[in-house]
Amino acid sequence: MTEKSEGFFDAVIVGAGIAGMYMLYRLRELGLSTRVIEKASDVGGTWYWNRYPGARCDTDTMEYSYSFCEELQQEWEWSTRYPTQPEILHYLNHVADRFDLRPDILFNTQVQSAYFNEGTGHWQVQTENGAEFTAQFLIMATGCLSTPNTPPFDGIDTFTGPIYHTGRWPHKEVDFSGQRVGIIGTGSSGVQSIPVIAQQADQLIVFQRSAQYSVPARNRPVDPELVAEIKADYAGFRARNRLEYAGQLSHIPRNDFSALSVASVERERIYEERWQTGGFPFFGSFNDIMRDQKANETAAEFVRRKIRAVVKDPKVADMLCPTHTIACKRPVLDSNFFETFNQDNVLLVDIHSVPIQEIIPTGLRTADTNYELDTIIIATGFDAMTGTLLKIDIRGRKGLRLQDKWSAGPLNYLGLSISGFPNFFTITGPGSPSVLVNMVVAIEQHVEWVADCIDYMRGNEKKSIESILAAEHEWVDHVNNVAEGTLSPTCNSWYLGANIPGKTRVYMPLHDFPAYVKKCEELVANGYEGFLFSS
Ligand code: N01
Repeated sequence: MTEKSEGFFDAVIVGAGIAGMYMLYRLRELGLSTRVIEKASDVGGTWYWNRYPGARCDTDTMEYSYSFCEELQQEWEWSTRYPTQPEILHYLNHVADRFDLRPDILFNTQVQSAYFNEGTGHWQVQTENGAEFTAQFLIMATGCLSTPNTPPFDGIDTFTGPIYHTGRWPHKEVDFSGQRVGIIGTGSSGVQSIPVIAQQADQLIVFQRSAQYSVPARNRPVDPELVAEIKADYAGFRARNRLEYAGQLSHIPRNDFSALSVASVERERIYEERWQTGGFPFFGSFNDIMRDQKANETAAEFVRRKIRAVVKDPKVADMLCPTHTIACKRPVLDSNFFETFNQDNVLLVDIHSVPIQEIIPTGLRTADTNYELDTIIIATGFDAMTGTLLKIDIRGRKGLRLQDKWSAGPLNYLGLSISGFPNFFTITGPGSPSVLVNMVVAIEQHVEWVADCIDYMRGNEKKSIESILAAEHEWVDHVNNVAEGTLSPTCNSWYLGANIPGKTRVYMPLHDFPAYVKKCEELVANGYEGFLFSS
């Protein structure tokens, strides 16, 4: 296809989710001509695509929002502790309207390739419909969990009913009344959707490969007193959260002592108190849950006891009790997940012991049973952190392909910059705290860092910036050493790329948000240590 030139922009941003929208806002403030290219028909990113029943955020509502505009955070009213997907999307639409972002966003357009032209020092960005954009800066705001993973089940194309992936849910409402529904996967998406679908479907069959620890979300209407208290000093609340390990929950901080330092009765009391609070504070019951296997086991066993207390059939309860390290996979919050398995119309199938063999026209077949189904739901997650970047044919200096550069894992600096790829930034890229942090907090920090960097370059007549290769090797080692100091790498999580067959096993997100922020600030103060500029 011949390319139609869309002209030159100071910056092209790929993606109009939370990151792309804020990046656009910041670059406009700096006076840069900017074009955002977005595959979807509107803003929202994750919250545009993940419309499955029960989809909601699991970060407290007063924290899962932009902090950059005091009026915005004062005027917006959330309804519940954990907002639903429609409510978050409504909020993001409000932001797009309020700051008039849409005129600079090109929707329904997928970026196919981008290459750095060494002659001009510009990026050439091509879209699937044959348009070409030229830009000084190329900023990937493509999200950490945006490329759905659909395992290549044999026979998947033969199924005669609908198949839905939770990460690509249709925009129209899906009615499961009177249906036999099968769902594969019990991560956050499965755990959120199963109780809701089970209310509607005639029969729901849950195909579980790994049992899942889950903590009750205890979602409820927002507490007006707490909202008023936070809004009286929203900036202070945000600042305190940014000092937390995961950039959130400063009002319920982690207890700074070991699970093994207290008597078992006291330990139980603390777990129970946080279990009743609901949500992520449970994992802050003690300071060594993620550092000491014995401490971890006390939390794991507490949750297993809770599962056994809820699930009436002991055999089903056993199947639902995980044995791996708790929280080495991304923790999950639920509303009535385990309770759902007491319903007569819900069946749990263990596909770890008896794997799925194929999908057949009328359902799904394991080694010992044919399951007749009207609809199949795939809740098998994403090719996380690198999937979307590597789907685009990105070439830096001397035609170096990002796919080749990252063949042994995502080698970069700070999750922000890649040597050989000048003026190319990744927002919450692999190697940054990203998914281990409240995503909005991580995004804002990266967007502000990139905007400040571009501002610095313009003020100091620098044409390009890229990281130094040696700094990248050190950085990736650092990210993995930090992870090795925790229990995080001890199971097959998407943090490690272990959910995608053949993907290089490297721990991708970085623990400890405040330490990371400090590092980002220090290296700037030291004249952008680890980076190379050209003038
Ligand atoms: O995906 P997952 P997700 N055959 O990868 C199973 C965020 N999120 O979409 O554990 C059979 O967590 C897999 O089994 P196993 C959040 O960060 C946030 O649920 O690999 N089964 C697992 O059970 C989350 O972590 C919210 O053995 C297969 C499931 O599918 C991330 O998105 C809500 C399989 C995948 O779980 C991803 O969550 C939703 C196969 N071949 C999502 N391959 C919020 O609340 C995989 N599985 C903010």
